[in-house]
Amino acid sequence: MTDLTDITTPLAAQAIELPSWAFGNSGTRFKVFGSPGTPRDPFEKISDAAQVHKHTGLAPTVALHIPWDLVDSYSDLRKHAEDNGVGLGTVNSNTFQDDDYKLGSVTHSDPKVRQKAIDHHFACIDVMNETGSRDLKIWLADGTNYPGQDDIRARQDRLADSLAKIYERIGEDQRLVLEYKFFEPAFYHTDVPDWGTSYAHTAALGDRAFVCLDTGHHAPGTNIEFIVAQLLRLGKLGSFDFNSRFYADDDLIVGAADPFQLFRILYEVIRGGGYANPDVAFMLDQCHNIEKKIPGQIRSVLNVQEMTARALLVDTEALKKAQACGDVLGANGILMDAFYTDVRPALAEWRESRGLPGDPMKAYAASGYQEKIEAERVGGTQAGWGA
Ligand code: LRH
Ligand code: MN
Ligand code: MN
Repeated sequence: MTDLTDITTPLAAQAIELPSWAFGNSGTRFKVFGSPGTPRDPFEKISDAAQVHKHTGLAPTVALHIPWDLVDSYSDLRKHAEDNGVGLGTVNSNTFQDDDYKLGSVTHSDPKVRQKAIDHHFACIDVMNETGSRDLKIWLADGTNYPGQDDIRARQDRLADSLAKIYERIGEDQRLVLEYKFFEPAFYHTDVPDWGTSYAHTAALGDRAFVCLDTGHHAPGTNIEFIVAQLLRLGKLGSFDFNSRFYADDDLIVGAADPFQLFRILYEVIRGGGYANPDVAFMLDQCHNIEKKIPGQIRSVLNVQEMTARALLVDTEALKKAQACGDVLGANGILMDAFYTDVRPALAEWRESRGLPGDPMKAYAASGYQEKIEAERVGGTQAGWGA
């Protein structure tokens, strides 16, 4: 069995934030499939997220999305989370489901619409102040569908201006994290399409502004680990939205489509000092359309843990030597040796030694929780995108 002795300290420090929206219903633009046991409100989403942490010890916080997670009292939601053994984390804004934002939100040519979008971010900051959250994460659907539709340069100016107003409002201990995505829902141009644009805006804002890298937001074939290395060099990698994709922004289980890419990304995170570093938040951004949501999240966090263990096992001294003497195949072989190491039996044993189930998927299935929520949560409206 693989010896994990040298890597258990960093492994034990791993913390992955779960998205509240992973527990609600989602689907494609063709159909949203309802599923038994789906939470009916944000409190039930938090209860479900807590199950993931209970069985894995890996997911101590949950990110909120506003207004999907609108509640009367965020201190009640915070207390509910704490009673369930988890905390509330990043607050995500949402300016993509309101008719007023059809042609843009913080980039809109109409100052009234821009102000409405800025005010929404102010409301998110109010929520953060109640939940004790550090990060305000902004992803914008803003963009255009046709060349000439709007002035793409003026939109950058309006974006910079709106972001500055939002940034001014965040507290000394809070951060603004700007997520980029190359397309969708806009198909000609997107206002924050890539890490460079996000970097340019966050660099202009100041020290408490960072870039969020969602692994599903790049053109096929993009070398994401290079972006990770570059943002860490620049001190601007604030967080990850992990998920996996075969084609576009598929939001599938992390590591499902390309475990080797996940390994390469995690290797660069570790190499660049971004691992178990509170300044680089690990989050999942997934939607489960056809699979059960709680075990889907359990599988994702376990995949992150597994690829982290493999990346931590890279013999960095030997790798440095091979690189320094130009041993191309030797260096590649060292990296691949770590990638091909099956750490699963050793991880199961290590989990048990810490009082966690060796097989969290099995433990969850045997816990009876799924049957309980399926029986209890009949009636009412299932939460999902938009609720
Ligand atoms: C956009 C995105 C962003 C949103 C989430 C629901 O595609 O990745 O992070 O907040 O999906
Ligand atoms: Mn995302
Ligand atoms: Mn996305």
